[in-house]
Amino acid sequence: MVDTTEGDAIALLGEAREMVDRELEACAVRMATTMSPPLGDALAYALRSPGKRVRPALVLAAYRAAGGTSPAIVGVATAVEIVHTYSLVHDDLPCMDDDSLRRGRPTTHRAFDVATATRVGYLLVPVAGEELARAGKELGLAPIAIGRLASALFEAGGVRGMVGGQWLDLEAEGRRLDLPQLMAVHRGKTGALIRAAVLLGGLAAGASDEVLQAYGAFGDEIGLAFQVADDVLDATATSETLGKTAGRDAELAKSTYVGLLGVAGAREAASRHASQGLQALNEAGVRVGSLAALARYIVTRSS
Ligand code: GRG
Repeated sequence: MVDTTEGDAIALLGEAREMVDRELEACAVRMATTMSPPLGDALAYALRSPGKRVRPALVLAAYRAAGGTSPAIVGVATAVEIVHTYSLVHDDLPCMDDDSLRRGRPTTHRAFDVATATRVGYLLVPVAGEELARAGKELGLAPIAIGRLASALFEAGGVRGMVGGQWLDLEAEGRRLDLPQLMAVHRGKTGALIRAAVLLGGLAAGASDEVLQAYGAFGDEIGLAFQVADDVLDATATSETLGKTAGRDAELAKSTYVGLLGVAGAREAASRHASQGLQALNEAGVRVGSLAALARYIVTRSS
């Protein structure tokens, strides 16, 4: 993989966090003041939860690498983060992974209740749509371009992406999947939204079809690598470091890369997928700087 410093990724994640957290906070205040309790407070609780902001950083990096310069890209990055936030709220519900800890805090259904957290998840989807539409206008994009952004985000969040992958993941609990089956689960439940983050950055910058194709290939590979690294962390890190319950995959008898390939084999696979993603960018002549730094971060991160 290209030699990029960890510092580049950390700086970009910090910048993305600062920009996106401001938008999320404004959104949280709007929810808490316009929706009746406990729903408004629960929406604000979910929106204020402190994640790593990897997807927003990918939107920013992809946008800039394709020549984008407007600060209004933050709205696109925020929309992706809100879809991710909804998925975490629902993933933690008793009917899914049934978890009590997320981002170092009680999960939304633990802080409130299951019915409220279920509504929070559903309500965040149109909130993401509004955020995306507003950003598209601020970026000066034509309606057809805003439509392409919306398709990229919500198709990735749908049955051919995140929902479909999660569905396969839930159905597979207690069964041993082979590698191609596990790749399909990981690409759907986690990879699709990461791929969409990269594509949305490119679409917002008006990237060429060739660059968008390379972005799609890059996003696909690093999206898969992200979930493989997640499997490794679940098996090797502590709950305190992760801010979520470690060892949950084993408890739920999930098939993982670690189960199939061991820790070293899974790390190697994650690194190989990230390299393949970068190769697609290099072949299309994309300036890989920050994207390479993020790809490296995704497979070497400790939380
Ligand atoms: C109706 C079947 C059905 C599904 C609804 C809940 C859901 C949709 C999908 C779950 C998708 C999901 C939560 C996948 C896991 C992705 C993942 C590795 C999340 C952790 O991402 P990080 O590490 O987290 O970026 P932070 O907290 O840093 O943002």
